[in-house]
Amino acid sequence: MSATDAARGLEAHEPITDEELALAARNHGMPLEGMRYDVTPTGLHYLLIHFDIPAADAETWSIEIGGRVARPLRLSVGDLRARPAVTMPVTMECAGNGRARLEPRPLSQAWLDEAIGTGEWTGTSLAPILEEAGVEADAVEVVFRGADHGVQGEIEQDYERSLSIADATRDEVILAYELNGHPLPPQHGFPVRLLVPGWYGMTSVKWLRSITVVAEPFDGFQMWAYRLRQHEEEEGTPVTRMMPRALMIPPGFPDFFTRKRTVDAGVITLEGRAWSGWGSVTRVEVSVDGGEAWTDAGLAEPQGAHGWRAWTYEWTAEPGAHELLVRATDEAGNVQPSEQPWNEHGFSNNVVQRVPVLVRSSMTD
Ligand SMILES: Nc1nc2c(c(=O)[nH]1)N[C@H]1C(S)=C(S)[C@@H](COP(=O)(O)O)O[C@H]1N2
Ligand SMILES: [Mo]
Repeated sequence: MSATDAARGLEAHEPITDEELALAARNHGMPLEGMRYDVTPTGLHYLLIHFDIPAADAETWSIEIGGRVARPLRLSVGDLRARPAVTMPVTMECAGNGRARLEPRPLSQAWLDEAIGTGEWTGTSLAPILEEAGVEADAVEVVFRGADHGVQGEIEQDYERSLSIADATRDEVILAYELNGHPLPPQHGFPVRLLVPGWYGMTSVKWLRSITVVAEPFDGFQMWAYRLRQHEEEEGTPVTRMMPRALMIPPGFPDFFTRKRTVDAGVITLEGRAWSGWGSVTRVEVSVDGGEAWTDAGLAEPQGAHGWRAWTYEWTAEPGAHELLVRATDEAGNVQPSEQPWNEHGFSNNVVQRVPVLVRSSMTD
């Protein structure tokens, strides 16, 4: 998603480029049937890595905490594990999820709907660590640097993102060293990553090497890149928390190549998950007629404060072609749009999912 790439938007129907294919083959989404599980099994969780997975040895790894602090610290993985631990399900989504459906299509990782997952993450709270280090009075932000290195937007860089002091010291922000009860796998940030529940994934810096408190807002490439704008030259607004989204497990069975779905007529239970970074999902609605009529789905209890919420809907499927849609509303009143406003890098898209299905007469009819 370099500056030059972004200028080369493609129409949605134009074939995928070699560069998009290379990214799609490295990084993968969660097959939507993975929403069956409360916690996404490791390996099904989506993956996004800008550069290469860096080499890492947990024995010698350390995180340097410095900058505008009274007492700089160096913490090993053992030091982190010796601190109070917290385990919580956290739903994470890539800010570019849904990008592939925009027209023109921003050239980058060409996600459809699958850049999601819910991990059970274990780690230790960041706020007490910053408190021990003693954040100076003039501090405004905290910069998190990963060990991975590459070039993006023609700028050579380590992957780095910042948060305001207020956001970095929220209770739920942790330094995570386990996923689903095991040490982090290499691709998810082994041995330690930042985890910022509620925010799009780019904030949760993997392979965390340093935490630097700064007195000026950080303007690294990844801060500049993750902004909503219509043109390269615009300042734009920062991408932060996840907008609400509901997705359904596509019902019936797929055609291998076209992914078109067939369902047997009769009563079937549609099901899926919904989440938002702006508070709980309060409503999920389903349309079985292409978006004309909407009916409320049933909601399970939310999975903790930062995990997704299961929904179900009983559908009496009549023979013929149908289009199924689902949309979520959150506590803050955000509702998923039916048409997606476009932005340069294709971030924060949460247009409603559409699942075309062909219902065939049941064999027993
Ligand atoms: N160091 C580092 N951290 C990173 C990234 C990266 O490329 N390097 N990618 C970010 C992006 S854009 C996303 S969406 C999430 C993906 O996390 P996951 O691969 O564990 O699902 O990690 C974020 N953290
Ligand atoms: Mo991402």
